[in-house]
Amino acid sequence: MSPKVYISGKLYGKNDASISVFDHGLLYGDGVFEGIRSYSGKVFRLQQHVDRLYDSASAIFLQIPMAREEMARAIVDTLAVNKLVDAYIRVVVTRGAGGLGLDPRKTTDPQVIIITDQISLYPEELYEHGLKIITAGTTRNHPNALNPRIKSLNYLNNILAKIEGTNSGCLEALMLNHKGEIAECTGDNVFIVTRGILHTPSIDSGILKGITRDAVIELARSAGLTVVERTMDRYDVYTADECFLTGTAAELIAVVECDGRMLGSGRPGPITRDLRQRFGSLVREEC
Ligand code: PXG
Repeated sequence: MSPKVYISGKLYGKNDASISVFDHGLLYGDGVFEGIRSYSGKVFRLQQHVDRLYDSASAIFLQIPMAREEMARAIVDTLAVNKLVDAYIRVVVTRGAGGLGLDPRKTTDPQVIIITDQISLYPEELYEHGLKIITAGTTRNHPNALNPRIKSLNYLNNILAKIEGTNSGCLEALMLNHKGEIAECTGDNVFIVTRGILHTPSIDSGILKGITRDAVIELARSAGLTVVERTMDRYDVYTADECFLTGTAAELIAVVECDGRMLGSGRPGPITRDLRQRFGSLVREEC
């Protein structure tokens, strides 16, 4: 059976799933999206993803043409139609087709797209041994330009940093904000462990409020760890005992080298490994 893609209320075969070349999502990156996971056929933290999608939309004056409950149902139904169990779900809302010109008033009909696919995580050996990352020269978007809390269809900022990473042989790259403080990686949030305390950049560092980040903060606190959300710089990362990234696609993965410096022991640390295990249990509990 060919995979089915949801577009604005209807299901299409993969090869027939298309939208207009005049859609402002394509012409200007004018739209928002979510990347979501399902485990054992159940969507992880669906409500939080739907809420973030609607918040992103509202921040760009985009009215999603369906209610939140309807969106949640469309996501669950599309997953079920495709008979996927452990899956990756991409929800995209575009501004819709319009004239050539920035003005969103020239667009009609925002499009809602739901694509489901097999999940591809990092290779297993990277979870065992940890990632190497570099700091990108590309600064994360200034919150007053395009707030990183908005998961918009314009990911060029992150893509440019990602290219810097891959050009240096790294699968992720650390991005600094306009003040030179640690923000996040191109598709993941960042945490460090220093003397037994977990630290992560605060939301006002100019980052996406990751749903995995929130889950890991909750897990760590309920395990008795102190979690500090604060301003961080590269010194904090270089001198950390442990470092890891969180994200829907990556889940929780250790970082063992940054900018050529070995972090901690150079191996995934005990708190990272423990939290990764707890995240696995949480997913099994909720899904
Ligand atoms: N920061 C950025 C910039 C992201 O794009 C995260 C942090 C982690 O957030 P969550 O809510 O996922 O814990 C993201 C998430 C993809 C893909 O296809 C990217 C993300 C999520 C899912 C898929 O590249 N980014």
